[in-house]
Parts: sequence; structure tokens; C-alpha cells
Amino acid sequence: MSALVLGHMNPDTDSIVAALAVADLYKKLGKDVKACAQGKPTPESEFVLKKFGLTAPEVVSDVAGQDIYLVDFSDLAQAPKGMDSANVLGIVDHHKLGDVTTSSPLLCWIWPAGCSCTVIKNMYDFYGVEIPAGIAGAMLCAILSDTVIFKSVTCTEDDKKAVADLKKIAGVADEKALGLEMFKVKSALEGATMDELLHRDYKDFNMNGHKIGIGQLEVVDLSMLEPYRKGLQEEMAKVKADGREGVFLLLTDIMKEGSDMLMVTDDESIVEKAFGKKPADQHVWLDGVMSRKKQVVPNFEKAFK
Ligand SMILES: [Mn+2]
Repeated sequence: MSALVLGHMNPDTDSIVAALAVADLYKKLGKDVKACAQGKPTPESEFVLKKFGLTAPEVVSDVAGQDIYLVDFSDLAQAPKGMDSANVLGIVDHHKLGDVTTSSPLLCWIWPAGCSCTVIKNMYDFYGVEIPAGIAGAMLCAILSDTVIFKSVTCTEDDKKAVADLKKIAGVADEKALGLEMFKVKSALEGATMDELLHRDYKDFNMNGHKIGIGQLEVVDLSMLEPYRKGLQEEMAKVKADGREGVFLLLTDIMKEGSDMLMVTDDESIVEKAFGKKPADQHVWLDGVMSRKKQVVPNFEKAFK
């Protein structure tokens, strides 16, 4: 049976594209692999796949007894069912090292870059394998998405260099225009249910025994979200009631470069401890905060210690 190449729960564009790209590269290196995902693509990912003529990875929900390569995560909290009996052969990631462990040596590419696809660009180069134009275009979009068009503090020189190379391979003339077009698709709210919006980019974390959930919605203009706030908080309360201490949702304005964090939590003082700002009315504006991974998760982790 083919080994699965699999990204995290609630897959974002990086998770989807990284699975496709790593599967392409490893197939060309003679490995028997198949790109998978823990769910259907978001509207943003669908836009990217369609634009570059790619097919969405197969959806899997149970990996018991299977060989797998992880992309874009190494946390058990973001893994599918059956992980305890799966055999992890490798990891490609750009997040902090998670709690996945293995019984044999594994092929690991983990870089402190803004996007898994930046790491994968360097893997293609390392192995001397050409990147297909469509995959190059999708990887470029994943980098623009994860780095919020280079504005995020997570963006590195490696990400910019990867985009400069990938745009040539993909034949993309203006990557910033493409990025903005993609973020407009991502910002689209029409027809989405509160549940979909909350889970569009949502992750659970176990912080020193405290289970919390953090979601993020990136929009080109925060005022678009005004009519949704109340419904989102009601949805967050439901998710919290399912065994969590708190649920947080970052409403990120990519033009203003900051996030309004909504919260439903047992203990709001943890937010003040983490960010040095007191929330009012179950929300707080965090100027300059755009990255959950670098500007939100580490602060909460310190506060929960
Ligand atoms: Mn990523």
C-alpha cells in the first residue's frame, strides 16, 4: 500500500499543496506515496488548485497501521485517528517540533521558514528534481498565504527567495496581485455558516494540560466581519462546551496589520497575562499581531506555564 503524505487537521492551502508537492517529489525519487488531506479544501485552496490545474488530495480520516509522511505539522493534536499505530516515515514542516515520535529513524525536513512549501522548494533543489509549473504556482500561493503576502513576522528571506524562483517556473508575472486575489477569495463570507467560518483555520492546542482552541480568519477589511461577531461567539461557546477551557478567534485585518481576538473562556486574565492587554466585551485588539504561530501560541504557552 502507498505511504500517505498528509497535512494537518482543517487543512489550509500550505497543508494541501505541501502534500501534493511532497508526493510529486517522492514519487519522482522512486517512493510509493499518495497525497492525502484531513478534509476538503477551503475556498482559498480550491481557488489555488483550480488556477493551477491540480486535483485535491484524497481525504483520509484514519491512518491506523499505515506508513505516513507528515507535512505542515508534527503535533498529535492535529493528527487523524489511528496515529498510535501508524508508522511515521518522515516530516516536512515549518512549525515548532510537536509531540510525534517514531520507533525508527525518519526523513526530517523542518526549517524555521514561513511556509512548508518554502522547505519543499529547497528539497526539490537538493534532489535536483524539476518542479512542474502547476505545482510551482500552487506552492507560490501557499507561501503568499502563510506569510500573508510577506507581511507576517513569520516571513523569512528563504520564503522571498522561494517565491522569486517559483514565479519564474509557474509563469506568474505579479505575485502580489495574485496574493491579493487569493486573499479576496479567502475573505469571502457569503453563504458560509458560523461553524465553517470558525473552523476555516482552526487548531486545538494542549498547553501544559490546558486544552484551548485558536482559530483565525484573515480578511482584507475587518468591517466585513461586523455582522458575524455575535454568531461567531455563539459558535465558539458551543466548541468550548465540548471539553475546552477556552476558544479564541483571531479576526485578522491584513491591510491594518493587526487582529481583533474574540474569546469565550473560563479565565480572561490569561489573555492579559499573555498579551499585556485587558480584554473588554470578550475581545481585544492586538496591534501588529498577524501570526497565530509566532505571536499568539508562544504567548499563551508562556501564560499557561
Ligand atoms: Mn504552513
